[in-house]
Amino acid sequence: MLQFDILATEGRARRGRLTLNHGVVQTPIFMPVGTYGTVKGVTPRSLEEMGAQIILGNTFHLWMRPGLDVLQQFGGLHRFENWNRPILTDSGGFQVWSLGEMRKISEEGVKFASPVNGDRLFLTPEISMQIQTILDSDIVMQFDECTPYETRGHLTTESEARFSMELSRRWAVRCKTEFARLENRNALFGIVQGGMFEHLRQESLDALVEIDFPGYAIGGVSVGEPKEEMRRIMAHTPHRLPAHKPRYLMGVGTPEDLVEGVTQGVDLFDCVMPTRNARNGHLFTRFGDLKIRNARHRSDERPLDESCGCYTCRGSTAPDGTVSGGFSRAYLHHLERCGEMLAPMLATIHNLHYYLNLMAEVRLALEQGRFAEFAARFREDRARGV
Ligand code: PRF
Ligand code: ZN
Repeated sequence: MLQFDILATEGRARRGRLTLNHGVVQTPIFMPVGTYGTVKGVTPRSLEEMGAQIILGNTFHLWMRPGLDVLQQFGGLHRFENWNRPILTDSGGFQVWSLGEMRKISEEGVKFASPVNGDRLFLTPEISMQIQTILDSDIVMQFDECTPYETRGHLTTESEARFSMELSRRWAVRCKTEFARLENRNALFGIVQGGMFEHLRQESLDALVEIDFPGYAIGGVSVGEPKEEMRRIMAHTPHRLPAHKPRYLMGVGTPEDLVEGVTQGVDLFDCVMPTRNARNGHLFTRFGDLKIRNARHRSDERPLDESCGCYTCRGSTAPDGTVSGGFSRAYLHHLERCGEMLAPMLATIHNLHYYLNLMAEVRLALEQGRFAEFAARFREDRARGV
């Protein structure tokens, strides 16, 4: 079901190997987001070429469309989306949270109107486990309530954060019980909540460790808080989790956040940033970020990132072995301006490659005991600007 081996450490940072039912994942790793059973704009073959080892899916969206009958017929999400490597699915807790005022939370679960057709729906810890069992996800997330940074116009208070965290804790128990009843052979992760309150996070963490999960996530960050608050929680929680189990920081973040997360002992990350930003013409490079729609790129013959080995930057290899040099900034700028489909496709390939390669470089640096130097160089290069 799940095995986690730590191969090297440096400070709080770890280089690990996570063995799941559909394959092995080398950590630290970034997981591309495939909400509706597709990482938007890229084929699974392209994901494999970029070195993606595990991708996300969303319980909530896949429950709405295509629906459980189709997913059951296909024997799970892997065959349906034609991806044969590991999959992690989020429980629906965060996606229901994103509906805002459209939902009603009780002890039992969350009532809400379907954003697709307005049907009244009810999601509970048990239903989330049942759906994720049908999906056959390698990593199943507990159903939780993501504590918001602000509640009805004010900063979430300690007692509001406590109530939310304790609810998630009770839901964690129900998830574990249902997961066992379903005889699910994959791995269920608990999610630490507690808002911006360190003592609540400690309580949440202690309770989840007591319940006992094969892995733990840190939820409730990157929910609209200032960067310093996020960094404070990132410095507080990960290293307090059991050392021999995988740690997953949910929905984070920028390249700088990932390197900071690794420094603090995180093993797994996911975020829509590389894919969503690509579709908005926001590209990540070794020397900072680049907005391809900007007129300064209009006639620039250089690739996005000279040091990048992705298809967009490197192009293709001719029969005689010569490499074409890739797509120029001028051409990508042109595609963007014309609203061509190829623009977001090439941008997504580049951004995902950038994130996946950054983590590959992090893993190598950890293996060679030079992660601290790597991180310092990384920050310097990124701050330089394109
Ligand atoms: N809970 C769940 N999914 C999530 C989060 C959470 O707190 C976050 C927080 N950034 C992202 N995705 N279930
Ligand atoms: Zn590239």
